[in-house]
Amino acid sequence: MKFNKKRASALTALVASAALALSACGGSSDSGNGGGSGSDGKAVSVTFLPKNLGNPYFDTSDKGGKAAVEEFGGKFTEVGPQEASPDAQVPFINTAAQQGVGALVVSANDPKAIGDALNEARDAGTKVVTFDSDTDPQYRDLFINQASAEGIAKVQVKMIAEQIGDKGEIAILSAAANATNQNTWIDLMKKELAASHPDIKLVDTVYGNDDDQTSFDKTSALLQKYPNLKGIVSPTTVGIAAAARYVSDSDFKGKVKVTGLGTPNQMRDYVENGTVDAFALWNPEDLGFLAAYAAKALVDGDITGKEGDKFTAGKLGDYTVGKDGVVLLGDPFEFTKDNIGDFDF
Ligand code: RAM
Repeated sequence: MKFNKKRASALTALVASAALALSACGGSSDSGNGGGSGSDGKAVSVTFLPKNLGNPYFDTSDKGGKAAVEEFGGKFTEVGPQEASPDAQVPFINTAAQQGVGALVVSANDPKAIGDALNEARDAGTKVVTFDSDTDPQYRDLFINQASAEGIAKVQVKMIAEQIGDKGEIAILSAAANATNQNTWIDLMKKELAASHPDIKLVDTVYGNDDDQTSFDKTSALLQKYPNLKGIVSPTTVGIAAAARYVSDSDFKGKVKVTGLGTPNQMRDYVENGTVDAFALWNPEDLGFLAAYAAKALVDGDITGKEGDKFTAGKLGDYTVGKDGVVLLGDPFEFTKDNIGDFDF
């Protein structure tokens, strides 16, 4: 288990200093300036581009990226759209390419929609690392995967099955309809349900677009439409928090279980008040940290992204590139009322 409690609590200080300058149509924040560690003696500039801004999950992962970039003396920037829609990241990719940044670290809302922009950036010399949510592999040099998709799917099915007595109607509240990561996990969850949980019926999958209000409204609509619903699985930190808030303040509390992927700080109240029994995640700070070191290894020419390439990611240690340019962070971790007090992110 790679999840490190010390690292998790170190996030408190980092998150507290996460004041990002955001404008109405997107934002950016710069920090760090190079001590100079690129292969040509220049600072390695790394731009993080999350699915959207304002999501504590990406605030945390990008803080990890910033910590890594500062550690190796590079220049860190975070930019991103307000909405997690398929091509909203394109202008940010174009700008980064024009600025000649060394590497872009991107979580994609769609496997293809940003592909042309990424390829243009790569033609201009920018290395592309996807993290959290991949594009199709031909558009990037590496994908930093938070945990195996099978592991992420299985832990969510296991949690909902345990919570509803392995029987009854459930629904999925996802992120954006085209999100590569959620769609991969949902396909695998369906397979796992079909193979091992014949008495659980998945009645619907709805999309909250990683927007709090939309996710809240979709939860309400699901509960109206399916009076026999026993559980909601939300494989997105935005969705699970909105669903838990809705259920917590309603007559459905205790009757409809909410689980999926969440951050401890967003879920703490609902675990403590009994709305949520368990949810899972990995350490987003470590994910960003690893992605930044992978970006540096590409920019420095230490690796090209081919299977078997090896690099070191500071305190996280050594990593090897696997098949299709994928680097795996570790295993998902389950949070319950017994351990949530140990985490602060
Ligand atoms: C949301 C985003 C992100 C996903 C997490 C679990 O923050 O959709 O891509 O990995 O949830």
